[in-house]
Amino acid sequence: MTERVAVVEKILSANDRLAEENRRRLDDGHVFGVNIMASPGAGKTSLIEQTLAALGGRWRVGVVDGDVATSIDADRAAAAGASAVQVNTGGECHLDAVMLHGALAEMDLPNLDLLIVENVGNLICPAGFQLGTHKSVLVASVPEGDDKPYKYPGMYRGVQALVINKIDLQPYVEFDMDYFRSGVEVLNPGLETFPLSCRTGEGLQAWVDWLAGHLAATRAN
Ligand SMILES: Nc1nc2c(ncn2[C@@H]2O[C@H](COP(=O)(O)OP(=O)(O)OP(=O)(O)O)[C@@H](O)[C@H]2O)c(=O)[nH]1
Ligand SMILES: [Mg+2]
Repeated sequence: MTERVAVVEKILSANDRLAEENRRRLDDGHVFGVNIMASPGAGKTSLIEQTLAALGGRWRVGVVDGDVATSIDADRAAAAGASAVQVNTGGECHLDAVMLHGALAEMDLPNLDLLIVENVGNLICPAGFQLGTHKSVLVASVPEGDDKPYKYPGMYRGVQALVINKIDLQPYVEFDMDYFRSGVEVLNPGLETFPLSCRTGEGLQAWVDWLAGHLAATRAN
């Protein structure tokens, strides 16, 4: 048991070292990096598409898409105007810093402003692996249910912003927004939260403004 713990710690510290290297590469290129995590189908790729549309070509955007097997999401990001790189995890339930390191090598970082990483759809594994991005963002969605912060606390604790997607579906599903937000507040007090709908566009602007603020600050540095 002790040996097993030692090996896991070694893997994690190797990952963290490479995450630091990824951060250095982003900083050198003045690129703001965001790691987007969520359960399968919460709307990660839809948010990337809507964000690209809302940014309207003002910023140069790269997308790294982590997928267990296909290139469907990278193709969607490319069609929406991003420079997209696909990372097939070969069955792994998360991206790690090594995988992002390989993807960054394929990207023209000095010619990007924003790097969005779409992690593998999963509410547990991705939370354990730092990638080196500046912010981690969780996309929750109304149909998943209002109990998710209580059931997946590790994910809710480790992010710097929260998108609550699919608010257009609130009239049709049981989702107690106050109960959901109380759970989030206990785990991550004051977390910046953006309720929105990728379907109707409601609430999207506040999210885009948050991103644009960080982008401008990164370029200014
Ligand atoms: N009603 C509604 N549907 C949405 C919204 N956002 C996304 N969807 C739908 O939800 C489904 C999943 O969206 P994706 O963007 O592919 O979700 P994802 O998180 O990228 O999924 P994976 O990459 O497979 O984990 C699609 O059918 C979208 O059209 C929304 O705001 N409202
Ligand atoms: Mg997706």
